[in-house]
Amino acid sequence: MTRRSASRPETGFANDRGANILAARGDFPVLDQVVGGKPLVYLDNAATTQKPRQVIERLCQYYERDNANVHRGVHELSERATWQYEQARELVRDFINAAEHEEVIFVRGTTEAINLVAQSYLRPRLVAGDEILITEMEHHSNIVPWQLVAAQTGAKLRVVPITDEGELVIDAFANMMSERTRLVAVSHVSNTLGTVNPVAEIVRICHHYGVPVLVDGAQAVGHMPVDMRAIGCDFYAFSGHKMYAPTGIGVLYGRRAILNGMPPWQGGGEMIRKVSFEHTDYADLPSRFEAGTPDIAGAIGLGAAIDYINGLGRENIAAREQELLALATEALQGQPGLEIIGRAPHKGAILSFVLQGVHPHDISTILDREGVAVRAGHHCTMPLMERLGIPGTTRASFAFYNRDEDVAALLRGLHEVREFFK
Ligand code: 7TS
Repeated sequence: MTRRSASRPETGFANDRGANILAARGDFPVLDQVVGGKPLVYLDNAATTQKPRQVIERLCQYYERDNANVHRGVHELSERATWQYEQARELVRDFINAAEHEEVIFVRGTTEAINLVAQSYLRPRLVAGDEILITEMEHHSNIVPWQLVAAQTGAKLRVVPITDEGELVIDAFANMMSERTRLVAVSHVSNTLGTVNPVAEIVRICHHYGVPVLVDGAQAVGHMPVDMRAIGCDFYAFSGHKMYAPTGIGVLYGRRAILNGMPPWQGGGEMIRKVSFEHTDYADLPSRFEAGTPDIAGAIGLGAAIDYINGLGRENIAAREQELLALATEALQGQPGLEIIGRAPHKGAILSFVLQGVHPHDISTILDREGVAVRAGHHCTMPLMERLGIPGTTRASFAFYNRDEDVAALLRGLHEVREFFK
């Protein structure tokens, strides 16, 4: 592996910006540190990515020069804050190729976006016996909000199965559709298996039956080109913190015609046109769904992260992450007693595995002593663990800034695990 990293030419990149990818690691100050006496090897990017200096500096700049509330004051600082906040919305619109900037609603993250759709879009439309279709590989954030709304209305959840390799059974979307199906919710990329789902195809099938689709894009947006108009979904949810932006900011994309027909989710300032004690007229999109002071700095930070990603090129980021995934998969496949969980042909750079006779938590604890940060457990996909018949996995998840040496460090760590349990 050392030989490979020393001699590896920068092949596989879509254009010459690709060469910048390897140097871009230097943009992430947090990566350059020693933990417990070992250099940090950060392989927990599916939980949250690190933030480049460009994003951190943008946040500082905003707070040091421009901080004010948005859409309220007529003073200079408020105008600057409002302009930057709305500029960030436009950056998101362009980044996901949404048709209109009003289709981009700033929320706290994926979880809040899905809850918003469950309560504002779906709840008024559900009656007892209606059905919501999800899949076996969903994160709790794409299960529990639907269970809540089902409990409130008497609707039922139905669950599309996966194969043992960790792929969705695509035929099931058509086969499990009924005249009672009111919404399909599916992840773009599984946070546990890494599987990239054919969401455009799924949307086509569901729309054929007239059923709207929400895509949970938490693990996709920072890692591959994502195009609302190509996917054709009705809702798309994602979190800034998984794409090099701050925590506390995320996006609900919704098709304008659908959002327009939805009642507000939360009431408060910003989301109204006129209020009296008897009656309130609500504001237009997107303000109607952004009650109260939003995470202004977060949105601006998300804009900075998008600028940063665009600078590197999403296709280059994807190419480098695929390279890391291939390297790590090849290395782990040869390990005795190790089984990779999630073997779909098309995967994001997420590598879950189990090691015979060793609990995932013990693996992650020993890896931590070696400076290697991974996640262990059910990864907020307990029903998936049950389907697979395992208590949990150890998960290494990569970002473009990981080095080939990080894979080597993971392997060394696993060697230590084996020595410990010999
Ligand atoms: N959906 C998926 C597919 C996710 O991976 C996550 C977070 C969420 C939704 C929720 O996102 P949030 O930003 O609202 O919390 N996944 C993980 C993970 O895999 N490890 O930590 C968080």
